[in-house]
Amino acid sequence: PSVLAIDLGGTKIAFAEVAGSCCLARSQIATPRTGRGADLVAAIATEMARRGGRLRSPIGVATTGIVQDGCLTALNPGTLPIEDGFPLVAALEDALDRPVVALNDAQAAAWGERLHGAGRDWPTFAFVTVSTGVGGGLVVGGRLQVGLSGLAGHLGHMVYDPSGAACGCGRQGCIEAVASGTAIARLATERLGRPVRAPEVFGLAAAGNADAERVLDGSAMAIASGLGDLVAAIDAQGIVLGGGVGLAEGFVERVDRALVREPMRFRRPILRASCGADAGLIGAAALACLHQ
Ligand code: BMX
Ligand code: ZN
Repeated sequence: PSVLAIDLGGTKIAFAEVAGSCCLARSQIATPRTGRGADLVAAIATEMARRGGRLRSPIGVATTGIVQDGCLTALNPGTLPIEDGFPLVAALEDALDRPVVALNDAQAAAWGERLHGAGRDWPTFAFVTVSTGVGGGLVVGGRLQVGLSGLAGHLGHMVYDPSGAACGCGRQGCIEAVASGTAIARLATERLGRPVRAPEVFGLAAAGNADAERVLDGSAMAIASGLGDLVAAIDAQGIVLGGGVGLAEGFVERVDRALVREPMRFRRPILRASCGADAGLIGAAALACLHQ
């Protein structure tokens, strides 16, 4: 038995039929970045019509942003522009005529990793995704933490450097403002004096470019400091790292090296997300299954 899961991100929307940790019949579309939730729903409905599929079975949605009572709000509108409190679940149920459950993408991924991935042996851990933004999900005592307003686990918005760059969320010097793929591209562009994107920064660092090295080390140091904070906050047994940047060549090792700045008591293991980019789909599908 499989359920349909959708991962709604800042750049792409992924679809798959998910059975346990297995994702089949994948498809992907670009995220309409118009700032209108209705355009997201229309794009999803078009793709769903193209895919066909079983009627009325529930759909699990993992989405960037804060989900409260089925309504979506961007914490950092730079990651996904959308009107505050957009009724995502109601609009999708209307458009697709199927039950929909939705939660934050990194919360979903934390749950996916807990059930089927690198968090299987850790009742208390944090999932951290370094991608367009820096997302997070907390599992404490075996339970996924969502929070009353949906904000639990938004680790990218813990402050790393109080005199650092302004973050799209309104705080200053958030981990996301230093460590995300967006921040890496911005900081590298400043240092190199020409526009570069995050994947290129990894290539430059591998070729020995000192500016690119600095920028990636800055990102890794912010993540390592965040891990120390999570040990202090919930006694996290470790972190599971995911996302395009998090899973990029050498990044986990870079965070490991940055961890030596932390006192012993605040150091914990860092594991790669073993569900990879599918963790969000897998976690959202598991939640949708409960509604079957
Ligand atoms: C942002 C925030 C989080 C999200 C994280 C990673 C928005 C729209 N998103 O911190 O909810 O989990 O980015 O998102 O405010 P991703 O799209 O980079 O995976
Ligand atoms: Zn922030």
